[in-house]
Amino acid sequence: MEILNCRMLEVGLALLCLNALVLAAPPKREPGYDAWLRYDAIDDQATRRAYDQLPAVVATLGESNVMKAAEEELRRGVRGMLGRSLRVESRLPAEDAILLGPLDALRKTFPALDRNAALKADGFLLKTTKRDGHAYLIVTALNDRGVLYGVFALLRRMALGEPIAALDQQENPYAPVRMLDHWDNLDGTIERGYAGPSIFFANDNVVDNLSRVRDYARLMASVGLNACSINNVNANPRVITSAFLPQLARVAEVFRPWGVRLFVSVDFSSPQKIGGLDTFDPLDRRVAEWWKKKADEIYGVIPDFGGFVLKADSEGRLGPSAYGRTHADAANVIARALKPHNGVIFYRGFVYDHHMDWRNLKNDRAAAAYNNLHPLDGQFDDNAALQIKHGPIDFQVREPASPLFGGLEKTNQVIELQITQEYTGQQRHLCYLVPMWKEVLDFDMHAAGAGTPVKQLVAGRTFKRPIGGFVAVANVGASPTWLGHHLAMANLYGFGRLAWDADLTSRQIAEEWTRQTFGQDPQVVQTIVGLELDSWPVYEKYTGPLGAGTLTDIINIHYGPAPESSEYNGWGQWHRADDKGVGMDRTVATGTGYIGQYRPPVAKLYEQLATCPDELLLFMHHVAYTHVLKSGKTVIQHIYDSHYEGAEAAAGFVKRWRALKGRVDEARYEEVLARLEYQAGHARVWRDSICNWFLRKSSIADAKGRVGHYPNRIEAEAMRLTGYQITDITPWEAASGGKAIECVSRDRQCAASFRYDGRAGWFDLDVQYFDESDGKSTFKLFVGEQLIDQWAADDRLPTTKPDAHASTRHRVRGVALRPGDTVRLEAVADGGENAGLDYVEINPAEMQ
Ligand code: GCW
Repeated sequence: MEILNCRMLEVGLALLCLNALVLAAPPKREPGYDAWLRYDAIDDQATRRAYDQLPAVVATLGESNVMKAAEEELRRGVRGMLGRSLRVESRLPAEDAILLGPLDALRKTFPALDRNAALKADGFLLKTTKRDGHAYLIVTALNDRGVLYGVFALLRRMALGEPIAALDQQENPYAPVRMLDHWDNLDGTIERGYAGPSIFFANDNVVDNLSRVRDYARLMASVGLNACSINNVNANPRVITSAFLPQLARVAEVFRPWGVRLFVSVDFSSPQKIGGLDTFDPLDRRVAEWWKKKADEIYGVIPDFGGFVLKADSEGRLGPSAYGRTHADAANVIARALKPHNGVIFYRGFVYDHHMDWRNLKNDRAAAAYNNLHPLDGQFDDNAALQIKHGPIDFQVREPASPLFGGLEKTNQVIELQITQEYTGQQRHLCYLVPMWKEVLDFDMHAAGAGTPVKQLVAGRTFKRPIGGFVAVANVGASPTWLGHHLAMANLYGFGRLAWDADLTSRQIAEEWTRQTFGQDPQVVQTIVGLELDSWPVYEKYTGPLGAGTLTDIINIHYGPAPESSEYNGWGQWHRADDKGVGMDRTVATGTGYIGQYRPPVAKLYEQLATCPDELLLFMHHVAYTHVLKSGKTVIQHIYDSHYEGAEAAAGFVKRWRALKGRVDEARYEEVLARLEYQAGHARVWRDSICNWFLRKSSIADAKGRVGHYPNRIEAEAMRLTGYQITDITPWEAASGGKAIECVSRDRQCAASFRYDGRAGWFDLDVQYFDESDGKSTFKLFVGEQLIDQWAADDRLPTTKPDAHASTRHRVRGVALRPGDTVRLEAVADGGENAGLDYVEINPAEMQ
C-alpha cells in the first residue's frame, strides 16, 4: 500500500518517499494474543552481544510440571529473542549452564546460596556464580512456583534489554494472595465482560478445548499471579455439584503447571439448592456437615484446590441474614470445611441494601461495608478473608479508599480491584487504571498511626495477618486481544506487577509493558506510555470530575452518560444534584456520618471543606454550584471546563497515535486507531450530555459560552427529510437538542439533506449517528451527486435504543465544500435499528 502510494507520487517527491520506506519498515503483523510475552527477536547489536554470555545449556533439578513449564518457557524465550535452542541437561553439567532448581537442591553444590535465606514462598533468586571454572546462572526459590517466576523475571530482563551478566536479584512477593476473579457464567456469557464470550465455559459446561485457558494461566504466571476464581460471584450452585467436579478438575490441571490455584464462587444456599437439605442456616449442624463433605469431595478430585469466593446478602444473593446470622457465621462454616485442606474463603465485603429510601438524606450506601462488617472484626476464622472493593461504592472513576481497610485489625483482608472497565469505558475507551489503583494503595489510612497505607494493610503486614493481598476482576474473553482493546492489556499486566510489588510506579509498569508489547522504538514507547498515563485523568475529566461518581447509567449498562439515573432510586449511587448544588454530604457534622468511619486524621481531612481535596469534593460534601474550588473556579465552571478539556484531550489521543503509523504493525495500529477515533467521538457525547444537563439543572451559563452553542452543527431534525421522522430522545441529554431522526419509512430507505452556506474550503464532517446492537444500518454521504463515503453501523454497542450508549461519530476527513453545496445522507435501516441520526458537524479539516 505504502509502495503503491509512493509510485503514484510526483518524481520530485520520490526520493523523500523512498527514505520514509527505509526508515519505517512495518513491523510484523501482531494479533495481540501473545500480549506482553512476545519474545521478539532482539535486533539491537550491543544488547545481543551482551547476551552472548548466556550459557548454551539449561539444567533443571526437579521433576514437577511447574519445573517443566519453567524450563520450556526459558527455551521458548531464548529461542524467540536470541534465535538459539538451549541444550537440556537433567544433571549439573560441568560446563557453563543455566540452572533451574529449588534452593535446597542447589545448596548442596552451591553452599554460598545459604546466605540468601531471606527468600519467602514464591520469591526467587537470580544469581550468577562460578564453580570449577564454569559460569552458572542460577534461578532458584523455596518452591517450584518461585523458580517459574524467576524464569519469567529473567526473560523480562532480556526483553527489556537489561544486563544479565552479573546477576544477584532477589525478589519476594508483596503479599501471598495475588488472584484474578472472573464473572463468567456457565452458559459462556460474562457479567461485565467486554471482550467476547468466556474462555472457561460454554453451554453450561467447561469448554472442551482448554488451550486458551492454558495460555491465560501462562500470562498470569508471567507476572506472579497464583490464583484464579473462574465463575461469577452471582454463582450458579451447579458449579460444585458432584457431576461438575470432573470439569473443574480439568481446569485445575491446566492451571497447575503455571502455579495457579483454582477457586470457584459458590452460592450460599447450596446446602439447600443442591444438597437436598431444608436449610442453609450456617449454625445448623447439618449445614456445617454438608459443607465439610463437599470440601472433602472437591479436594478428593482437586488436591490443590484453592477455595471459594462468596457473595452473600448482596444484590439479591441469599446470605446469613435469612436466618438472622452474621457474616462471620457464614464465612466460618465454610472456612472450617476448607481448613483441613488449607483452603481459603474470600468473603466479599460488597454488602449493601439496594432498596434504600433516597429521600432520607442520612442514608448512605458508602457506609454499608463498614457498618456491616467492622463490628465483626475478630470473629472470622484465620482461613477466611474479607474481599473489599477498593472504594466504598463500586469501581467508580474516582472513589476514596474504603474505610473498612483502616478499620479491621483482627480480620484478614484482600483488596478487590477491577481490570474489566465496567464504569471506566468498557475497553472502548482507553483508561489505564494503575495510577488509580496506586492512589488507593498508597493512601495512608493511619490505621496504626501515620504511615499505614492501604497496600500494607491488605497485604497483612500492619496487623500481622496470615492471609492478605490483591484480587482483581479480570473478565478476559475470547477476543484475540483478551480484553478487547490492545492498550487495555496494560491493566492486566499492571495488576499482576503491582500485586507482586506494590511499590512499583505507574510509569515503570507502563514502560515495561509497552516495551515488551510494542518493542523498543523510543517514539513508540514514549507515545504509548504517555497515552496510558494520561488516560485515567482524561476519562475522569469527561465522565465524572470532582468525585461525583461516574455520571453514567447506573441501573443497567454503566457505559454512556446518564446523570439522572443515579437519583430518585434505592441503589444509593446518588450525587444529589439539584438546582442549587451538587454532591453527597457525608460529613459527621451535617451529613450521613460516613466520614466518621475513617481514623481521626483522615476523617479530619475529609470533614473540612478547606482540606478536602477537590477531586473528592462532591463525594464528601454537598456544595453550591457557585462554591469556589481551590483552583479559584466555581464548581459549575469546573464541570464545564473539565468536560471540554477531557474531550479535547481524547481527540488529541488520535493525533498522538497517528504519529506512530509505520512504527507499529498495521493490524494493531489500525485496531487501536479505530478505538481511539471512537473514543474521541464518544468523549464529545459525554461532554455535551453532562454539560447540558448541568446547564439545565443549575441555570448557570458556561462563562466561555460553549455549552448549548454549537455553531458548526446542523441538527438532523433541521434537515430536509425523506422517510426520516423526528423523534424525542430519552433521556433528552443523550442527543444534541434532545431530538434525533429515525428512518421509519416502509422501505427502510431514508435521506436527510441540507444546504451548505459557509465559506469554501476543506472540512472534516462529523456525522453523529446511533449505532444500536439490534441492526446493521448503512449510511452514504453525498456532496452534490458525488458519493464521498459510506459505512455501516455495525459496532456492538450495549443498547437497542438511540441513546448516549449508541451515539457514535463517523468522521469523514478532507471534504471540499463550497457555498450552495447540498450535503445528503442516505440511510438504509436494518432490524430494530432505525438508522438514527443526531447531527452533522462541519469543522475545518485537521492537518494530517
Ligand atoms: O458493580 C456491580 C456489578 C455487578 C456485580 C457486582 C458485584 C457480579 O454491576 O454486575 O455482580 O458489582 O461486584 O458483585
